[in-house]
Amino acid sequence: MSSNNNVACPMDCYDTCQAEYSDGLVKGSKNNRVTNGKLCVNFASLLKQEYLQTAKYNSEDISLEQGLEILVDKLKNTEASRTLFYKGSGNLGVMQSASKNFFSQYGSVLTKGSLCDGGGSAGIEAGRGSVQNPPIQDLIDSDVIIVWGRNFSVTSPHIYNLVKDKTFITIDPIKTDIAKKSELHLQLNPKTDHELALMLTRVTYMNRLDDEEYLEENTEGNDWFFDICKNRPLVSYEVTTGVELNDVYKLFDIIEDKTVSIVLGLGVQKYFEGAQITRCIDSFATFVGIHKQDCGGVWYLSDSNYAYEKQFEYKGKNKKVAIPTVDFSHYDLVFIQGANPVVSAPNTKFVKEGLEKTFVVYFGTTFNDTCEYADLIIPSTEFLSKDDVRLSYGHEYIAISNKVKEASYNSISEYDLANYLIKEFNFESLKDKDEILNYYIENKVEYEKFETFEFIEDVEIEPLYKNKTQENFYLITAKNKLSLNSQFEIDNNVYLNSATNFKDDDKVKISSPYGSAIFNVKINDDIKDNCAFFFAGNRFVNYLTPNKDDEDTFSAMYQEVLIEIELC
Ligand SMILES: Nc1nc2c(c(=O)[nH]1)N[C@H]1C(S)=C(S)[C@@H](COP(=O)(O)OP(=O)(O)OC[C@H]3O[C@@H](n4cnc5c(=O)[nH]c(N)nc54)[C@H](O)[C@@H]3O)O[C@H]1N2
Ligand SMILES: Nc1nc2c(c(=O)[nH]1)N[C@H]1C(S)=C(S)[C@@H](COP(=O)(O)OP(=O)(O)OC[C@H]3O[C@@H](n4cnc5c(=O)[nH]c(N)nc54)[C@H](O)[C@@H]3O)O[C@H]1N2
Ligand code: SF4
Ligand SMILES: [Mo]
Repeated sequence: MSSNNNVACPMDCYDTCQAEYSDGLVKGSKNNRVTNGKLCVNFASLLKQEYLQTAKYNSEDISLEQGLEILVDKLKNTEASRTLFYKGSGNLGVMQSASKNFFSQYGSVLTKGSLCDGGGSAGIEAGRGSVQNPPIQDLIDSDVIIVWGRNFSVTSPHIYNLVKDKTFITIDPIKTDIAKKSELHLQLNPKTDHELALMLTRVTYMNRLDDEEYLEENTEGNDWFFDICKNRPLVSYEVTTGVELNDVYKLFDIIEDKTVSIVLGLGVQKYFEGAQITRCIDSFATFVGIHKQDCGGVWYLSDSNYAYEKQFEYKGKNKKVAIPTVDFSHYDLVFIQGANPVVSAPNTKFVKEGLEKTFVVYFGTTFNDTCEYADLIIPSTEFLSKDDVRLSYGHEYIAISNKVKEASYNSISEYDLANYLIKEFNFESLKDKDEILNYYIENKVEYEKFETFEFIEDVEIEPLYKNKTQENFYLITAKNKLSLNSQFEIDNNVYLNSATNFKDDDKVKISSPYGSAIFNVKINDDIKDNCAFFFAGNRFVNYLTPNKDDEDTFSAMYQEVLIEIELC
């Protein structure tokens, strides 16, 4: 066990907090700039949660050794190409990928794409060549922060804390906590962000805020992009986006002569053309000169592995399936690690039906909704009892996690499970654990600003408003302060504006082409009147969402749907 008491928050969150363990207590590290001595309410819930105490087979308690023997036996008697390895983001430590190495060598089908940030990442990469965030100091040094489709103060509370005294502008269909703290809130219609970006670019040009020389020297395709912006009369954007020109002028009054940052979130890209939408926003940012400033810039969910060599890579010829479209019933064995697809994956009915028809192995820390469908459950060791390193998608600091206590129950870490299986199958061994951890600790990745920005030159996006009527609603989800995706305190309500004429505690049936479910109504005028809002982790919302992948990246598009609501 390590004498060093550093532990990292393992959860999927921009902040990647560093903590310290002492005498059974965990405290936020004061030496970590972002953590700054504090942890959040979800971390407190993590420490209080009930861990799986034992392995289970057909719902009966068994020993860990028996569980591992059953797993090996099953794998030896199943054709590898009829097995699926499915990993979620319950723990974002680098050691989580050890098991993928085994399943790659074994020959399992793997997943591709993402349930999270895939579309947006492709959009950023297409413009700049990589998805790397500027250093956090550049955010701190800027004057104005535009929060675009991101629930900033809730989903990255520590980063917000570093900049909370800035001037904010929020672009979001919901009056979020950060929208309430903003000088200006553009409450646009969902899936119209690309149109707003084109509208803003047009006004940038009218106000002569673009720098022709900079664009000429550092970018490609700006004239094409500007041509697209000119295609439509300015006022026509008001109708479709729901944003008044007056408010657009206010935005320019606020940012004029100021250094500006955009913190861009998941909200803009939960659609079929999520990559194009994101690229339009980054193109506007370039046009108005945000990338040319000494500070400021555009922050998205950074590729935290950028420039690191993959430590567990095995170059096999494994087949890969798009993660939002996975049909579990196609496989004889499904190995699920650190995920809760029964709640978090799209099209819940399809997911459940698929899981019922296959042998499910669940490898995780807690008994979640997916465990109800598991034939074999193997407990994974809690974060305080395994060594790891966490890279961040929100800022440039890594967090180190040492094993600070012995596991109090029968469990196995991802690295040890992979090693065990590799030995049983006589496969190629993994690198030594310390060598892997030291690699990350010793190699700091520096930010490299792109050399040439490539504007989007062709925008082909099918708007959702085309099929919007008085009767249907846009579906919106955002993260909850009290939960981390499907973990901890779950809220199963639907939130609607009072103009919808529904009332508090009405029971409603909500339907989409993918399924339906019953919800309890909460009236809240922070929600735009054409939207139905649900917190991520809601056990029923994904009955309504499409199990289809987006245009470019095999990733989910939870909001590419219109829904109907009727009283029960
Ligand atoms: N407390 C807490 N923190 C978390 C998480 C959690 O579950 N709880 N989850 C973590 C994870 S996995 C991730 S990926 C990050 C994500 O963090 P965020 O990027 O903040 O993502 P969301 O919470 O989904 O919020 C997206 C925002 O976009 C808005 N939105 C929805 N549709 C549109 C649209 O069409 N246009 C615009 N402009 N806005 C739209 C929503 O109203 C919402 O405010 O947060 C991480 N942090
Ligand atoms: N409608 C809708 N659906 C969404 C979203 C949305 O905004 N709207 N958000 C999407 C996003 S951004 C994401 S990232 C996904 C998240 O979806 P998932 O990756 O499925 O995450 P969770 O549902 O939180 O489930 C994580 C599980 O990991 C387990 N776990 C925790 N720590 C460990 C560990 O150390 N080892 C192992 N083996 N297991 C562990 C926990 O028991 C927990 O149940 O959901 C997506 N689903
Ligand atoms: S803010 Fe995020 S990284 Fe920090 S303790 Fe909370 S969940 Fe963990
Ligand atoms: Mo995510």
